[in-house]
Amino acid sequence: PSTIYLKDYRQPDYWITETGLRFELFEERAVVHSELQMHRHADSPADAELVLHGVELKLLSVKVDGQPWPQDKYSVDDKTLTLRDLPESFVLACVTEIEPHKNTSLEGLYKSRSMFCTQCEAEGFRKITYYIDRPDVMSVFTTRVEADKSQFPLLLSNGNAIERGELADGRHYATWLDPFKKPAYLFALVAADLEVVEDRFTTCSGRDVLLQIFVEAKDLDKCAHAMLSLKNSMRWDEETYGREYDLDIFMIVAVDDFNMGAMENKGLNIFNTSCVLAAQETTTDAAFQRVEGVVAHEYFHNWSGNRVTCRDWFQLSLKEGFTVYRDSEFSSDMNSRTVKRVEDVQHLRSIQFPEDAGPMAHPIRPASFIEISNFYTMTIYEKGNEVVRMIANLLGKELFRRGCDLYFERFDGQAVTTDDFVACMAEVSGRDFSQFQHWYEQAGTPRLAVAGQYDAEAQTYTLTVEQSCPATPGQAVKPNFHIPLAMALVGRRGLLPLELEGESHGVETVLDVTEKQQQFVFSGVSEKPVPSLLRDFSAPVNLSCAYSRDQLLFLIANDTDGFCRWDAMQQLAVAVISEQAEAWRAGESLVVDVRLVQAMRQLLQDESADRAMVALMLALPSLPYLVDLLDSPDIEALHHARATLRQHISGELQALLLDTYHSNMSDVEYQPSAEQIAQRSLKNACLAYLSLQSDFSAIERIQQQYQDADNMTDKLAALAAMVNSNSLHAETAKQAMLDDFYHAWKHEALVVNQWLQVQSACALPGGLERIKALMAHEAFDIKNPNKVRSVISIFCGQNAINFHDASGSGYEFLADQVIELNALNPQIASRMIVPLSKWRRLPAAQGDKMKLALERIMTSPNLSSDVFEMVSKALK
Ligand code: BAL
Ligand code: ZN
Repeated sequence: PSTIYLKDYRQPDYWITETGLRFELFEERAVVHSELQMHRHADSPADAELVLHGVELKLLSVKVDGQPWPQDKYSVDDKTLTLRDLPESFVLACVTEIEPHKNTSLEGLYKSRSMFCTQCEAEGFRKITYYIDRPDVMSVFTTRVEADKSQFPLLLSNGNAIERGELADGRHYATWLDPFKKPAYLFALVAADLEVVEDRFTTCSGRDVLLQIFVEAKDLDKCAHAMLSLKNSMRWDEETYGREYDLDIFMIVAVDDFNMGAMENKGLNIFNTSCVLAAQETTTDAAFQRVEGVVAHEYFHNWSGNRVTCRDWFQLSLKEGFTVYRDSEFSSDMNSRTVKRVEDVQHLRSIQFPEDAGPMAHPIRPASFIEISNFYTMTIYEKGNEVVRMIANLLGKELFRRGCDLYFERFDGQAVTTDDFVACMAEVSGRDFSQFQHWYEQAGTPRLAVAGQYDAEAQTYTLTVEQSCPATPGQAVKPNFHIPLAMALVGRRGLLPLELEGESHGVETVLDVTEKQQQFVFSGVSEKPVPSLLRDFSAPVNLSCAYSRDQLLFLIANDTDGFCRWDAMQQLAVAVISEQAEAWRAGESLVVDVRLVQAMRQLLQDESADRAMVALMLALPSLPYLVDLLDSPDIEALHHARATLRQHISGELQALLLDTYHSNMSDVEYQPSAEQIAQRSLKNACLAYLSLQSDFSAIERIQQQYQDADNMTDKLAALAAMVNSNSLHAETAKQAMLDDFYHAWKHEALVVNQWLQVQSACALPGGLERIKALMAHEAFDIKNPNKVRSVISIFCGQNAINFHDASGSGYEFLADQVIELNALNPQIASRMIVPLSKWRRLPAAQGDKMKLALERIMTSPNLSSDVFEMVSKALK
């Protein structure tokens, strides 16, 4: 496989202005007729060859302007069709044949159960027909789909339906025209037998839009939340960004087999069922919120992605980072802003930071790649979101909106770059973004080391800030970043006034950290404060400040910034777990620092606190997070320390946990509202702690909740508590509950996935045997990405104590799965390699075995470019 470089970008020699497609769909094959209106680029030479992409296609015919193109004027290999001696403008007509039912990669046109569907981003369209499959080639698509009418009553594609009719042999057709030009990656087609839920939306200019969600008949009652989320998103984008929907119809189709969460195809979004279906009985609160977020994300792409798209795939974060920013702001407006922020940071720190510190580290605008599918990463999406967030905060609401307006207006209908986006922001604000641009070019999580010094006599407080960034592949030394550091000084009676160089800054300010080392001297500081740093997580950096534990306690109790309070609790917990782990390694027993328990006690007693925040702050950092955070981690010691600490908290706070558990029970009708979600999350956090007690009443409480629950959040919390219980009383009850759950829900794939996940994550001994048993269960199917994620990815990514078993059996297991999946679905196989790629950070006893597993993958036959790139980078 070869490497592609951003620096080599040049425009194509030919453009496609109109794309006409006709699909003849049959049980075991599809015949695709394409008619492409093409013309040569004005700057290209007359003898420029036309190179079209095409993979796994059987070429049946090729014509230019209606005439068969002579065989000596074209050639075909396994990736391209090349034509020579072409006129300046012409119509190219190709007929190709494909086998969707054999397509297990789930890229291009494939079958999910009985339906035909597509996934074209990033480079799936080339598995459908020969095309210039790159995002800067934009064209108007007309698509005719033909299939058996009784099997496939529903025939969909992008845009508006312009014609339908009957054909011989019980077949029928529908023709769709999408008037907005688009790249091939936004193409979609569905042929299926599905039911529909409909609604309507009137846009801000008074246009009427038909909204349709297509699902299996049994899922018709699970669409209301997605529909409401869609309408809320449409309204929000009008109000917040002035962006109106542009077609007469907006369709969502739910499919079971899907590599991603969802796809923003113009007018025809295709969704993983897990990101669209939601009902009280089957769906957890977290999944309800995910549905809301993903529906919004895909909808927002209509402007940030579709109307204005990417020039090339190096610019992926242009649409993804920006759209994640848009959806996270939407979710913050719909729910609790602080909770959303903490959840996003938690996610970023536990997955993106390790990615940015590992062998796959890349800037949000990478300079090269082998396989673009490997770059749909947390870095592109979530760090990209953080970078847009920093820009938005630097500009402030009004200027950022003006920058966005300019961007959408100037580039509507074009394929552009992240530079274009930033240039709009610079233009409206007059700010210089040249240093800020390093965020786009440089990988790695910057570090900020902050120290504070109070001078009581001079009444000054001096903050010394030093930035650095660890080396990442290909980037040993990096110029300084521009890091916005939001801060305040917390005093005994609240935030202190900030005065910097004679200028008042209110009680909160943002320091522009641009140098290697900077000092900020605040004057008129009447008492020794505790600094509140990186408020609301103002930049995606690792900040260190040598807080004493008492200072952390002070921040937990007194800081006005929700993120900083949560973060102080995290830091305190990490410190306590680390020292407990050290003691355990040394064979000593160490009394648990009472301050941590005291902080939790105060939280539980604080009636004014946001319950969701209390739940988040009660949760100790996860084992995978700790493993990624610490150098050469002793996983067993950390696991033991964390588990013992949880047990200790459970014992010390038992009465209060029980009170809180009972006072957060509710018999009001279920709603996935922020308030109710907060209440359930606190109740279930208490249940999890209480379940660590080994008395019989703890088991009874779990069983009671399981029986009484009228929603999946509470039911699953009870199931998880039971599965994770190591009480003797739980032994028979555990299997009974698992069996009961499975039998109640075995016809609901998404619920069964949750049943699989709970068992795959269980940290009790014997994890791998349980995983193998689950994979032999009728509920498992290695061809379905949701099942693979629910079992294999959860086990290898989240069940650290079992995955890292000293025998190395977890690593061997993962290598076997990657090798098997490489042949079936390279995108999914490639993503699963991440846990093994961390081998250098672990003690040699484990790291060496992980490396051996990677080497075995590397020497296995027929490696896809996806897996090859990941493994070769991991081994480098
Ligand atoms: N564009 C791929 C799916 C998504 O990010 O929406
Ligand atoms: Zn997206």
